[in-house]
Amino acid sequence: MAQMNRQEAIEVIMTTINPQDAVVSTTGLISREIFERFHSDRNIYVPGSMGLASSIGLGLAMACPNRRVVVIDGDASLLMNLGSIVTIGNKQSTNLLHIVIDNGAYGSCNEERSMSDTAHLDTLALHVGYQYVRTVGSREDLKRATIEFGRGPGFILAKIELGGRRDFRRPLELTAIKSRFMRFLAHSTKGERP
Ligand SMILES: Cc1ncc(C[n+]2csc(CCOP(=O)(O)OP(=O)(O)O)c2C)c(N)n1
Ligand SMILES: [Mg+2]
Repeated sequence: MAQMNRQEAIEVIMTTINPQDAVVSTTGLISREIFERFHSDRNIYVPGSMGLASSIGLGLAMACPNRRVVVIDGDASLLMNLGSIVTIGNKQSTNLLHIVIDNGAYGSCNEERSMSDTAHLDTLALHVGYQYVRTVGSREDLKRATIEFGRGPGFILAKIELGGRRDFRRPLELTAIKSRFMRFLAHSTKGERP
């Protein structure tokens, strides 16, 4: 089904979302690729706490209701903290878009199977209360789903091929990144109200 890879999915997301959106990305190669190719003050990475990007994103979305928060998650990360979607569905943050880059595996490790292929993450998201749910397997559909997102909480399940580049440097200066991110939240214009 997947007709795109991680590089393409990340590129579509990072070039399609609003420049004023805050971006929270998950552990492993997803954050490392975003850091290397699309780093800016609006990005915050969750390199050590696998599974918590969506929880952190929800907290941000609730604290900053006039700013859109985009969480870029992995399938194994989400499965590790699956209860987070129940909380997101309950809180009904209209400004939260949760995108899962699903390669069916712990791609950043040894590509062990994650079991996302039988988890029906999109159906789960719908049933726990996400207001906008799309499943996509191509760049065109991912772009359209990202543009069409209006009122959240939103969930986009982006199916990608396993594999891809691995030799990215790691975001290490996390305290400085966090400080710049907080300044971005405090001082930049907030963009359109969702
Ligand atoms: C609490 C915790 N457990 C394990 C790890 C090691 N680890 C880093 S990335 C990763 C796999 C992430 O898989 P997924 O979210 O599907 O993203 P992918 O690597 O496939 O892009 C693991 C197990 C970690 N960083 N933190
Ligand atoms: Mg994965």
